[in-house]
Amino acid sequence: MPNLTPTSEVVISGAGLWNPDHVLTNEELVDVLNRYADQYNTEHQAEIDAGELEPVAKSDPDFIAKASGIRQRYVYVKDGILDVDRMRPRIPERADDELSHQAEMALNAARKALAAANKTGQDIDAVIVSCAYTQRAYPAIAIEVQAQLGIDGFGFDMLVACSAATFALHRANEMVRSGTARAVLVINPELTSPQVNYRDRDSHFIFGDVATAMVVERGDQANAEHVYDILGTQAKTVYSNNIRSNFGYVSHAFESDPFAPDKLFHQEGRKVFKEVCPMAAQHLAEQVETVGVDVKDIRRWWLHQANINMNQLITKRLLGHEASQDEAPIVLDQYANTASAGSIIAFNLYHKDLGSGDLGVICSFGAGYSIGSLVLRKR
Ligand code: CO8
Repeated sequence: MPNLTPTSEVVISGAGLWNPDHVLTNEELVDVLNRYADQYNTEHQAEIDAGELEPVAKSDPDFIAKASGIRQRYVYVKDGILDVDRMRPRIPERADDELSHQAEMALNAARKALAAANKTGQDIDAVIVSCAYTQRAYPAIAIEVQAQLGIDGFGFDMLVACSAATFALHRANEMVRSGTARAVLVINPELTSPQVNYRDRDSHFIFGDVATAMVVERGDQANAEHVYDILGTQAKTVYSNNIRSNFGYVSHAFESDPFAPDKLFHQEGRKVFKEVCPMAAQHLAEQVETVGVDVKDIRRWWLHQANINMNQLITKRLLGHEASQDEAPIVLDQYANTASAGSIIAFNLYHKDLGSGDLGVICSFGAGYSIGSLVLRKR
């Protein structure tokens, strides 16, 4: 393991984005949920009339587009989701000696990030796979990816829901800065669709699947075309029950149904909106000030992608006007909420046009609550 001299220059030198082939539109999701509602409500009409059961509420594509800005999402496996008798993806189980689904997603993005950084596995000392869920506890997905890429070093998985990517970039920054690694590969294989309750109109439209990756390395060894100095990082967590998933390995031991709605993603969306927006705006203003620059000096904001109205509110508070697509790009219309990958997708798609010296901020906010940010300057 390298024990290098600490460095004050740490950079992001490569980014990768991979999305599955399958598109799922709002209309498709609404159609299956509404068919399910008709079926369930007819079957349980007597109990519903007697006030013993709640009817299943129907969804509406116009509500979804207006309330969230989401128009479609990519899903790793589409088969099964639109089957009214199943309404969850039918993901084929793989044998222990096969590549796992999440490692495959991770590799698709990692290889692109390595190519962009002009690096191979031999140049990397550590792999962090960081996302909202990992498909198993051990062996770590990161170690599986490490083996596939021929990386001699170490890897580990970490979970911080929507801030998994930014918090992992913070760890990578610290590792490179302190000299424990020359370069770190940070990967976010966000396989969210198995945790979505496609029967719940409040949340059935929110998530999509994607994988993103970044290479964080010593500034003195970077030789890529687009290199960004990390000027500062900031993280904040404040406990909240408003976004939860209760599924975990202990579900096996509980008496309750391991597939009950509370075991899947659920939230108090309105409360999240109200509480997180001011927190994120304040966090960003402070973070920019900490590195000694002004909000108006930031050329681009690569923000978390949960809800278009949230991003508009946050940027309005920060900038005093509604941000343009050039200032704070929106990608959730195509990708939906991809947990921690959202801001990294925005970076992937909107960074090559920046000029030398331009400043940008990556920021995530979500479950926990958790907020994470990085201020970057293009070399
Ligand atoms: N169709 C029609 N009507 C609907 C629908 C629908 N699909 N959904 C809700 N309604 C109804 C409601 O029932 C309500 O009716 P009523 O007034 O009669 O009660 C009405 O429409 C208004 O509902 P809301 O107040 O809930 O609507 P909002 O305008 O607040 O929009 C949102 C709902 C879009 C959910 C919004 O609140 C939001 O985006 N909030 C922020 C949420 C957020 O950012 N959450 C972060 C979660 S992601 C995260 O942290 C990572 C977790 C890890 C990944 C998980 C992977 C699975």
